[in-house]
Amino acid sequence: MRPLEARWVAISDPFWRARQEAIFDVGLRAQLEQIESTGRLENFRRCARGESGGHQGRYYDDSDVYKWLEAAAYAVQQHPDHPIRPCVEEVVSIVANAQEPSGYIDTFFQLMHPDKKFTNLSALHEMYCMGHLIEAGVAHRQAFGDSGLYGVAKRAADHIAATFGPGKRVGFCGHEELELALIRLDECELGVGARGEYWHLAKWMVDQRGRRPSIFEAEIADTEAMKLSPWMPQMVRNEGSYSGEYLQDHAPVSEHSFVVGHAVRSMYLYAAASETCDLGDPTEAALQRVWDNLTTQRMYITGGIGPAAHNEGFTTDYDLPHRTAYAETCAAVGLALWGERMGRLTGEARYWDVVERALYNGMLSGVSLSGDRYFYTNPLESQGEHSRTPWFSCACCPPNVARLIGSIGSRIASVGRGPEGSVLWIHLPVASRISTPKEEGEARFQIGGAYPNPGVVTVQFQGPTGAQVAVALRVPWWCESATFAWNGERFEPKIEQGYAVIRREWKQGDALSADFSAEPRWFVSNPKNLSALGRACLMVGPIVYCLEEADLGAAPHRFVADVAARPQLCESNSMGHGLSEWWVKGSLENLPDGADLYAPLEKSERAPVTARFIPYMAWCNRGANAMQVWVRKET
Ligand code: FUB
Ligand code: ZN
Repeated sequence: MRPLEARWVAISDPFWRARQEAIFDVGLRAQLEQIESTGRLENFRRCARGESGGHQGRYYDDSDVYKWLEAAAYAVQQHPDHPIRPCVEEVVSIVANAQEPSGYIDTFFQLMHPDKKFTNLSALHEMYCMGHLIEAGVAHRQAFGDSGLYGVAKRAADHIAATFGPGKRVGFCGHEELELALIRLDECELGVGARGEYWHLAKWMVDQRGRRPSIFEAEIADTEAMKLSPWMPQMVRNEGSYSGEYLQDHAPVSEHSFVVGHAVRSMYLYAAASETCDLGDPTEAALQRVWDNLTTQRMYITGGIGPAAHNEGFTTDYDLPHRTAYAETCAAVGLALWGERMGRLTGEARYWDVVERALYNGMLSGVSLSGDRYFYTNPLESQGEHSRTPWFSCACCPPNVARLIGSIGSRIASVGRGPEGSVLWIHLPVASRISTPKEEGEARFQIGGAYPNPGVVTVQFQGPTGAQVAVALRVPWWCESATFAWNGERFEPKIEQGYAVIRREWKQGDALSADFSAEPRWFVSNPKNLSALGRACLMVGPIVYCLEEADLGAAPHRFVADVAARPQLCESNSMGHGLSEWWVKGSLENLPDGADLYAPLEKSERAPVTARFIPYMAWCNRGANAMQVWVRKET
């Protein structure tokens, strides 16, 4: 099973089109201004001029330029005349001119420490940055032929491959990413599933991690190496001795059972491991264990992950505080990246349920509806202390959401061959026109409907008549009574691994339709999740809802929901986000004005109120204000 690349997909769904337009037409330009004004491009220019010293920003800031280039590639691919195109060409040439003849490129080391390259792999992100360069290079080549960036990317990859690997130096990056990039480069060079030199290097890097002696343990004992990252030793130690959990170096991946350490790092590692293991091998079993631990004990209902700020990552089971949730935007991106790969590895639809949760909630909450204001952390509750900003000093999230939203089309479907021929798996039936590549019969389909709003989804065949391709449509977890029709006639498809499968020879106009209706539903949490005790969260389909002060006119903490009353659909959508909004009955709790901090129960008052609930992803688009995902409920 391989992704149907975004170039085979034309999205018509107004929800995702609006998200993409906000990024392509507003976000990319705003990000580029930040990238320029913060000195990120100047770092490259200085390298090109052969200067030394004067690096501006953080040591991994090059990666933001590369992620921006990747996102911009998707914009130009979908809109060849997009006004961002000349900027893309200029940034590519700025980057290309900075590369050393060896292929090495990292402006921090080139300017500040040219004699210390690859001496501090645990902290200093050289391979992480070059990984993002490689991903950008591949996106450019896939999106619009080439832009010169692919050559830069390949030279960087070759430099790394000449330095590290079996029989060479044992080394890999403290922040995973390069592994994913190498796999992508391999696919671009040889085709999916070919398993060439870059794929083998990625696998080796995944498999070497966690072995003893640890390369990182040796590094943190080296005082010279640690001069550039004095904070790293304490991150990787536990009670004084080396643990390596922060950067997933505590054990080989095949022995992992719990998700630990830095959330983004771990997601990128497991995403790469899902592409370098085979079904049934010990690494795959480990990935299943870790996935279960993550999704049943350590994931917010929004698909946000990594509750803690101190390690930007994981703590213990059921530790899911709402107001202080770290839940970095990039971590939700990472979860989507891992989930889609688990889905393709196993063929099971349930992974896409999580991908969908992360995409529509924890990832999208990270960007404003306008496309140019961002959240780094994604709390599930606020008393008004959180607000979106145009940029961050550590700005990993804005260009990361941009590249994910830009390439959302590649998550709609996968293609491949099953035992009975070609299969088109539709994971996210977002309204779009899709065609399968030549090897898969060049079949064209139109997906219709308003997914993920509950309702009817249609998959209509648009030729060429006679195409023999099985369509496997994911049945989402939130629809408990899906019904199906074939050319208007009700039928019962076979359900295989969570997909409704239809195998036939298609003729023009044939249509499969699926009724994915669902009522608004209240969810409660496992009582071990203390933060959610006595509270409920409203979901409609995969969309998590919240209550904002801007709608209630009072702090949402005072609201008590009547969960026995069915929420009613709001007649209008307050912010044009394209999803439904709901009226929820409840009451507003108060103490009389001037009351003491504490008062006898009989002094409290309750007034009935009906409150508008909006999608969590759309919160804080009307300025900073209080918000709750988990509201108190009437018992
Ligand atoms: O270190 C690079 C990125 O910056 C990480 O993925 C984020 O968590 C942030 O620390
Ligand atoms: Zn981030």
